[in-house]
Amino acid sequence: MKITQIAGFLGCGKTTLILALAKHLAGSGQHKVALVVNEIGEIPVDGKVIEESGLRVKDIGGGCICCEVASSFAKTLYGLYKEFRPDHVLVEPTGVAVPHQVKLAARMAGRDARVSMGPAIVLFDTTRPAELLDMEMLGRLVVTQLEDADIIAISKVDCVEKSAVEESRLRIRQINERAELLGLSSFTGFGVEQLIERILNWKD
Ligand SMILES: Nc1nc2c(ncn2[C@@H]2O[C@H](COP(=O)(O)OP(=O)(O)OP(=O)(O)O)[C@@H](O)[C@H]2O)c(=O)[nH]1
Ligand SMILES: [Mg+2]
Repeated sequence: MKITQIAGFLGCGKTTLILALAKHLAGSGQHKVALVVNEIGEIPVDGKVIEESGLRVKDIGGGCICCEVASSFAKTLYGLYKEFRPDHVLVEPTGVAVPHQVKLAARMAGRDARVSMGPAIVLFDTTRPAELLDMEMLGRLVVTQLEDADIIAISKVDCVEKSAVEESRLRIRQINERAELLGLSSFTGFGVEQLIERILNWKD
């Protein structure tokens, strides 16, 4: 069971991407896929409707899976492993979660289940780079998320000029030199297959 998180600040496109990834992975008929979403206060995806398409969906509320509810996150992962045996679990943490802490929490489930870790994919919303990086408190959180990423996807490239994507790329490179950087539009599908390929071949 490979656990891959799709992280990033509020509204950057996590849910839209996770559904696109799930559709690709499960649609091929070769992978059993479960989703874990961690929304504080609201249920973002209609679990029942999605489950009809063969996916398993778990929603964890009551706090952030990288801190307050880390142990119920681990229990949920173990529960999924026991009852559903997915090949892939795609996790959407809250927009304020810190990727390495999400990984730590996921590893707690690994003590009892056969778990491997996929990449920490962090989305960066290229429609609002200044808002994300230049504000004092918010900027620090976004920088921490980017520093923690294995792969950074510059999201929503369908609705900006190429020069804006390039500007985001330059700013991100100053924060994280190591992560793989790619452009993404979950609307047009641009970059989605590349992410699938990375998830499938990722070695922890
Ligand atoms: N243009 C464009 N808009 C997108 C894309 N992906 C998501 N959006 C829009 O961005 C908004 C937020 O998308 P979500 O997928 O809900 O983002 P999220 O990161 O899950 O949001 P939270 O869970 O609230 O943090 C929605 O209005 C989406 O329709 C994309 O590839 N292109
Ligand atoms: Mg969401």
